Amino acid sequence: FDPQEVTVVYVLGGPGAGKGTQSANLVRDYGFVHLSAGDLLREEQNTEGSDYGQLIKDYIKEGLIVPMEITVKLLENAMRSKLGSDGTGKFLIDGFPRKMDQAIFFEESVCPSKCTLFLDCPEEVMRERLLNRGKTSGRSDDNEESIIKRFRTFVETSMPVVDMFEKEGRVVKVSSVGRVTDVYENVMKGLAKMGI
Ligand code: UP5
Ligand code: MG
Repeated sequence: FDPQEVTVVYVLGGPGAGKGTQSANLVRDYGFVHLSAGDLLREEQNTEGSDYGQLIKDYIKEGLIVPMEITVKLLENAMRSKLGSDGTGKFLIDGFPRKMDQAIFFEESVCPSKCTLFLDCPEEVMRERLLNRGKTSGRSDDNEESIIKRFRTFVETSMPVVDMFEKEGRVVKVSSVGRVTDVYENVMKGLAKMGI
């Protein structure tokens, strides 16, 4: 993808930080297309005849990062299908990249990102949100055991990616504690500083 034509903003943050919730606000007000890597993987997992269904299921339950070949392919396909007829597009890529190899590959071989929105949230808050959502979400990873594993993967594997982008001065960091509308105010202010 040509970064002159295609804008990519990553939305990162721990499990339950509010990536999906804030992305929905940005879709409404900024005309972004929202692509959640987790949603794409869950969809693929449920696609009959997929070669990766069982693998994805196991990785998600264990809070592990699915091999990047699978995730990058799903994202590329989704981006291609959502491009405008003039070849332009504005994408919020939610929950990706969450491992260094994915970040480097995507930046170098798919499309360099404009910036990263990082939603900063303490584990106690995320844990409560996830357990609460788990009552109705039907997600196989919204339980105590998987949540602990997801947190560990986030700290050990995904935070280094955020730290790398931060060193490059390409991160908008916003606290996602508090009401959705208040968090969103700060998201908008942060993005404005990046010229978005
Ligand atoms: N909520 C949100 N904001 C709130 C607020 N300000 N106040 C009160 N409540 C708030 O929100 C979570 C819950 O909190 C909701 O009930 C919401 O109403 C409430 P949500 O917006 O859904 O948070 P989000 O950050 O999107 O949480 P999610 O659970 O989706 O994050 P994860 O990062 O864990 O999940 P994801 O779907 O991205 O990934 C799942 C798994 O897929 C990963 O663990 C991994 O195994 C796999 N994966 C890969 O392998 N590779 C990838 O590239 C991506 C995913
Ligand atoms: Mg989400």
